[in-house]
Amino acid sequence: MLRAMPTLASKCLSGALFLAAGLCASGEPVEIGYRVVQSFPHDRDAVTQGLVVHRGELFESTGGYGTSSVRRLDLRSGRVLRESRLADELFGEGLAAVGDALYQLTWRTGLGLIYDSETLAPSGQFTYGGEGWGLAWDGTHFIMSDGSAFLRYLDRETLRETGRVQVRDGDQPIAALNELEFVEDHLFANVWNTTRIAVIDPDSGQVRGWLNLEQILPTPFRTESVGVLNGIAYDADQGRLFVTGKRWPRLFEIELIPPIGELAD
Ligand SMILES: [Ca+2]
Repeated sequence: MLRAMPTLASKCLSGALFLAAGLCASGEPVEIGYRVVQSFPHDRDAVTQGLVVHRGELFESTGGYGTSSVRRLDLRSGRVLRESRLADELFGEGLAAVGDALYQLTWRTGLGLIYDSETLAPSGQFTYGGEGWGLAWDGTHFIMSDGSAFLRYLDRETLRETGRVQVRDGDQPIAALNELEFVEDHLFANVWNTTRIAVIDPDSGQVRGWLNLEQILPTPFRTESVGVLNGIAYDADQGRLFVTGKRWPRLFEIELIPPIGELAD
């Protein structure tokens, strides 16, 4: 069978010819390629900390003291359609959506904020220990990152921690996990201050693949004000994956090569 890129299965198979079968079982990650499907405008002032698609609409959490917000965006124009701003002492972080609500972490205040997803009016709060970085919803639990190599699972109703898993590439823990997104049974995690996204088996914490977006932002857009990659959103209904970064002037829809479904082979 011809493929553009090796799948996990085929790479394991070829590796097994030379190496102990244990390497295969430990899940050597594959390099995942991509192509840009479309490029959209993105607010150059938005310090992106979280990105999520909910009911076909794009939402963003922005950070910074005095500049933090949760906002609904028009994908085509990048325009902010509705916004709720945080108090000056709160630094917005990861964002996830479930039902009629958006859930937003803050960085060092241990405070989670809940909003009505339609009006963006605050509707509740929750607390957690340590720092808040990324947040995603896997269909059953929230998954939270805190800057370490651990992912925390949070109960939907109580927002209490129900378990945690350490993310590893082979035996190596992968720290500084930041923005998260759940994509077709895999958890995507942007490693802070890098151009890489780890594609993780959320049950074992094992990295199954790496996606490197170092080249995605065209050179003319790489000005001094542009920050690091830090936004991942998946539109499960339409199978569309979006990425952007802090103060990036563009937001990209990308297609993975091979498709993410083949990683599960
Ligand atoms: Ca996300």
